[in-house]
Amino acid sequence: MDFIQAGPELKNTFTHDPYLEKSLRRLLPSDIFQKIHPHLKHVGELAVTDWLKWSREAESNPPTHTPFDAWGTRIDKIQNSEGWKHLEDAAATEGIVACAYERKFGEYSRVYQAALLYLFHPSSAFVSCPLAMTDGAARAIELYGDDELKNGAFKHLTSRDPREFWTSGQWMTERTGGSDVSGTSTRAARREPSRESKSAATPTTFDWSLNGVKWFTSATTSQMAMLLARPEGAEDGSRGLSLFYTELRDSNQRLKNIEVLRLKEKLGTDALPTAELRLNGTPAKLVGGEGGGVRKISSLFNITRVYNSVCSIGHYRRALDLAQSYAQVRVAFGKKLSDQPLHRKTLHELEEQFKRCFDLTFFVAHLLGKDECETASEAERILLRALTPIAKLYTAKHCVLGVSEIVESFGGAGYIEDTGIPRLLRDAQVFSIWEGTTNVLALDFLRALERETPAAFIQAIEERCIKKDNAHHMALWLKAKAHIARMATASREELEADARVLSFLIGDIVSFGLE
Ligand code: MFK
Repeated sequence: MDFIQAGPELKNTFTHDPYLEKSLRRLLPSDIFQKIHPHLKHVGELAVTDWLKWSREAESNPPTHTPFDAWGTRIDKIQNSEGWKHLEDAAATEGIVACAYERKFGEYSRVYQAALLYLFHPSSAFVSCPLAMTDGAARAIELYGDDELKNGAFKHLTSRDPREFWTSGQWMTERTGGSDVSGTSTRAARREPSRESKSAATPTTFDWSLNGVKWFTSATTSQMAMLLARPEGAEDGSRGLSLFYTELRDSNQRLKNIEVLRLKEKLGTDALPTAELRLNGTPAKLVGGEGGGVRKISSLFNITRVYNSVCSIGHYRRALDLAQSYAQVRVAFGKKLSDQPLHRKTLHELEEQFKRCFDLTFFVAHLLGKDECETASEAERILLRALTPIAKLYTAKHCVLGVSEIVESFGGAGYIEDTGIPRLLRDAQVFSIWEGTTNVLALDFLRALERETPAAFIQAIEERCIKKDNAHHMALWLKAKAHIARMATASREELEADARVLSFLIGDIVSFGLE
């Protein structure tokens, strides 16, 4: 008989996770843990049954774009797979966005959500991406929206009913850049107000019209989007930008003055429809008054950055689960891989790095929940602002590095498409690019540090994240403090050039301190 190698197997990703339940028991009051336990177990089962099946279906049937009908009428139809639609419905039913706004568990609601998303993401074919923007849009409306948006769009974004649930896009990136939005050339002009909306509950007043091209839009099948545009007469640069709301389709599902230029061909995230769009007088509504667009949309992208961290660790976990399962069935040199000291050590080191990413992410999720429920202390507010970019850059980079190592742990099989392993690496690469690259986030951390003041940040870290009885940890912290102290005399050039080193050092220190 020819030898046939058994492949890796996945089991309920909640009950078989080596770290999630233990961590939640530590992070949550026990009554909250008991209440959410059955739901997480249910979701962990879905992640290896229905969701896994649908995500594979979605990945095998990428979205298509049909620009014209047979007679030449522009229709710009984007067709998602059935699997994708089932996954969007499932996200609504399980309340992945809703639970953060119901706030049933007060400041712990974001921790509960992080656990759900962590289980959902690896079997979601990146439906997690529109969910991130949906959640961010809900937060921006909560903070800056008027009654129309709060009674209309917000209720759809936070609905548990798949028939009512909306997802949102976030359109910032133009041809001039995704990191630097100051060159945004989309123009906003006032127009005759019209009250129209896909929302049956509340018609929305659209009294602006938008013209321009958006270069990366990752939720082109969403019902709405939040975007940056420059009102007529506003100054150049990012200060002249405002935040707008638009609904993509009319009640007949036709795009409202929006042309889909093309779907992007990407390295990964194949199931996710990412498009270039032209706005041709698209009706829009100003959010939170004119100006301050970047500050307002930061409430949205700070949420998507937390999602990015959660999805990075979920992705990392999935890759580790597969590698550990494979190590139990693959034999070489007379022993299972799991019994080979060097292979075991390699996987162990990845597991330890994963845990640091996990702890940092859940710490930030808890801080976010505290901030939203107004129970955060001043030190916690400072930590949330400074550690959101740190968690994003740290988890994304370690996810790519870890998954690359895991692909290698499969040997040649890791390089073969139909094992599903190469996809893990291609998909992982997006985490360190979208929602701000590693360098952009390191500079964001630097700005947060300067704005909140280095002294306040040092005090906040010492209050919450330093193990004073651990010599290794103290040595790292002294190194970071020396780095921060040099900021007082360093040139701008030196500060920026060192921002990445400092960011990863802070990521190491905080995650180590939380263990
Ligand atoms: C789907 C498949 C995709 C395929 C691959 C992916 C391709 C990539 C797709 C994308 O392009 S995703 C979009 C990625 N882009 C970003 O996430 C934006 C990255 N850039 C930044 O984060 C820049 O730092 C930023 C645009 C914010 C810089 O803009 P500015 O105007 O130079 O910022 P500035 O002057 O520092 O801040 C303006 C205001 O916003 C300030 O408030 P005030 O007006 O009150 O002074 C800041 O405090 C505030 N602000 C900025 N960042 C903030 C923030 N507030 C809170 N948190 C933050 N992070």
